[in-house]
Amino acid sequence: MSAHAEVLKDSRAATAFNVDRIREDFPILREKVHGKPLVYLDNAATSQKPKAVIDSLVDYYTHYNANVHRAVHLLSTRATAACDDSREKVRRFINAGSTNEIVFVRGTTEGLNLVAQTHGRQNIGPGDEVLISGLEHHSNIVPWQILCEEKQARLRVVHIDDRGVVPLDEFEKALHERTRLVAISHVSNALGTVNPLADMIKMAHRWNAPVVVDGAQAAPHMHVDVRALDADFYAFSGHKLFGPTGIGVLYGKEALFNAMPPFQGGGDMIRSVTFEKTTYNDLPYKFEAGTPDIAGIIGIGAAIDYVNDVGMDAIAAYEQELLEYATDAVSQLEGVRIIGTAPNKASVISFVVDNAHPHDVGTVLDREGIAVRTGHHCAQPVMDRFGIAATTRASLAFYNTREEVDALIAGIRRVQEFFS
Ligand code: 7TS
Repeated sequence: MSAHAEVLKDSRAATAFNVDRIREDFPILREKVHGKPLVYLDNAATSQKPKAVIDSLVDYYTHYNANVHRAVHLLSTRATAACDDSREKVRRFINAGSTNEIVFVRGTTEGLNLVAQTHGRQNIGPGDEVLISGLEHHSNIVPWQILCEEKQARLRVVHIDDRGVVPLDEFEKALHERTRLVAISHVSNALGTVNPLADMIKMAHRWNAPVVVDGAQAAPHMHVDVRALDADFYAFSGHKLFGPTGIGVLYGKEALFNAMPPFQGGGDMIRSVTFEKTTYNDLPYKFEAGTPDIAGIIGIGAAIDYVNDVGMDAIAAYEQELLEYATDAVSQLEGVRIIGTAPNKASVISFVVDNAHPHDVGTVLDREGIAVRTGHHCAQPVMDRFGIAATTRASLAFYNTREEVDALIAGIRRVQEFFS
């Protein structure tokens, strides 16, 4: 080992972040794929689960499975208390002011659709505008398209530049008195661009336009403080945050939530029902019709505990270091072009390889045990902007290592040999 490498190893060992130790918490990382150790670089699609999260699900189903809010019996009381605890954990995790502002949904997609179908339908009319960016995932485009079509409103787009940045001056210019709502991602899933959200929200608020944030790719990688951001709504998914699938969070300012009509009707979201009139339950239950994903709620709470134990600052710092390492390594490969070169990025490297279709790149990498996503990443307008149909995307989490990045580089070299 070179002296430089020794020093580097020492300095890494000196930090509290011990990736080898962390990897032991994720049973799936011991799996073999095609006889090779799994190198999981598809974390933007969904991340792996620590044993603590898996155990929390088994514990619930084994020891206290019951419906919530409905019975006085002990198991139901325990399940209800566990869900209340999780809501409080989520509140603290994003620094919301009250648990009334934390609504459990299926995921980011449902959170965004909830806002479109309630706040959106109530407040947007003919000639109004909804402003989005050219970076958005389909789930932060299509709900607004549906709404705008229904209301004869206009969907306006701030396009990205060649680096994959939403130019702040263009964003500011696109706002005006008919802008009724802004919907923007915190971090792009296809390119990794981190948006200057606090500035954007300030600009939108000057026009009294509330801002809906798609936080799917931010919540797993950085501190989110909805009050510091002054976000009006903020949605994220449990399954990208090392929690279970089927559960997500929609944060909304209490005054906005109170003014909104319900999303779905059913059990738990009502106070009283007669055939003449129904009155609705208090927040947050007004937006949670039907039996919730109880196991999912418990699981997302366990995931937040886990992330807090590792430490979000340590996670963010480690991932930035790993992203830099990977970006340098991919940049040095001839015939490979990184798509998305914003100065402020998180955990995503999208790239194209000369003479090789991303699908073929993904297939060759898979044979090496390396999981990446290939395709348009549910962000077709981003692909269109760069004049390509698809990319190969490696997306990192805090349990990934430099050795895994080296395996990716070797894998890309193998692809190039194959297709040369
Ligand atoms: N918004 C962003 C920015 C996303 O990355 C995703 C999922 C969603 C919304 C939707 O989240 P869901 O949990 O409701 O499905 N992104 C990806 C991806 O990049 N690859 O697979 C799913």
